[in-house]
Amino acid sequence: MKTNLQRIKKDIEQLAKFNSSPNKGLTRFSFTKEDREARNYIKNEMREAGLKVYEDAAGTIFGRLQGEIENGPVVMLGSHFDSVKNGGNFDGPAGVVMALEVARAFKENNVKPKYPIEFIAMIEEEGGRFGGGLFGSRSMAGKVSRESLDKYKDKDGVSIAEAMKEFGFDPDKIYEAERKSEAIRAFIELHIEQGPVLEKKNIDIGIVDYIVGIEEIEVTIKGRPDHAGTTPMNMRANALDAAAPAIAKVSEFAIEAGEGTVATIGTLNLKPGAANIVPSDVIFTVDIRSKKEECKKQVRNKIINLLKESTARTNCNLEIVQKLDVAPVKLDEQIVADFSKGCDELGFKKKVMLSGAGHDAMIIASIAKVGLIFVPSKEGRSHCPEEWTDYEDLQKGIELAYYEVLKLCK
Ligand code: HGY
Ligand code: MN
Ligand code: MN
Repeated sequence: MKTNLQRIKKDIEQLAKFNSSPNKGLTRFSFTKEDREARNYIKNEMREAGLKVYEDAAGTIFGRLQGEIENGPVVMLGSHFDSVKNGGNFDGPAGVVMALEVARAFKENNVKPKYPIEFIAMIEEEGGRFGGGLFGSRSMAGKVSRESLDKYKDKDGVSIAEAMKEFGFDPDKIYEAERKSEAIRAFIELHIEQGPVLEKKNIDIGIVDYIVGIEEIEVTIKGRPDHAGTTPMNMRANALDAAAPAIAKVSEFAIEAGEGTVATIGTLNLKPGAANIVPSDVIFTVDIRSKKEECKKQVRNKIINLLKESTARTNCNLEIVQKLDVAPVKLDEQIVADFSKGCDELGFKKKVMLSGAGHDAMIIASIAKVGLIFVPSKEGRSHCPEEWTDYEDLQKGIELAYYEVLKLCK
């Protein structure tokens, strides 16, 4: 093994401490105190590993190892360091720890790369605070507009732009985060599988060949608040009456679409929110995913058509904001083949597979060759405090990343 199990364990445990919901899983939102604490830890570890550390205009952290070809196309590796609300310790950090550990192993083995290497900790992949997500990678791919930074807001109404300014980043410079395709040789991400396949089949490594397409919409229905006792049923503009038919059908529409299509209402808020007031506002999100673009679109169109009909019938107003829309992505065939060869050489059992979760890799794939390594998740659980990956399993994934990056940087 080129890597060190104790260091891997220590990184995961240290990063897990930077948490705004101790004893209730891990919550680390972007541009917060916990972000700052994790950021400082990651930057220190990068410096210890001999890297030149910088942050881009979006807030993503880079540790650069110079190559013989000073300004040659860079080999990138890493994942994200933010989390969902009350999530686990491995979703994102597993890939950041991979980058830190590969950097240390390169230093210990005195590897002198031909091409420069950048070890990355990506910001705001989950969208836990502002919705949408994949913010760091979308900024690198030039897909984040300045105006969107005012539009995306957290639950307290703070926009990304305001949060960036308060944290020390200039939202007006977001365009500087963009990386040109010719400047990136490849991007390697490692991530926990977040599903049951690898553990169930007792496989060490998942080699991802496709990532599902994802669309996230935020639906706001506005009716009228009224007295629940004195307002006759035929005189109400009840926002929940407008929302309920679509909410009830979301799962059924996904099943009807087939091809493993999934759809989820993960947030649902009523306003003003009292037992004796007819609800005036219903706000909810729908997350739709499929490996087939047409299936994803079919589900969203059915939901929207139902909402248009029910809001018209109940005299309510409908607003739909698209927070994210990414088509299904095929990852680089050569890197998939390299990973497969690497597993054979390293003696790891492997499986080429689809990712039902979204990852920064799916965005970076629009500007570079991308590979994504999965390591097993205990009982397939993720986005919950029970999320776990055995350190020995994580180390195997890191060994494969080391093997591949060594090849790519020569
Ligand atoms: O939602 C996802 O699939 C990822 O965890 N951001
Ligand atoms: Mn996640
Ligand atoms: Mn993730």
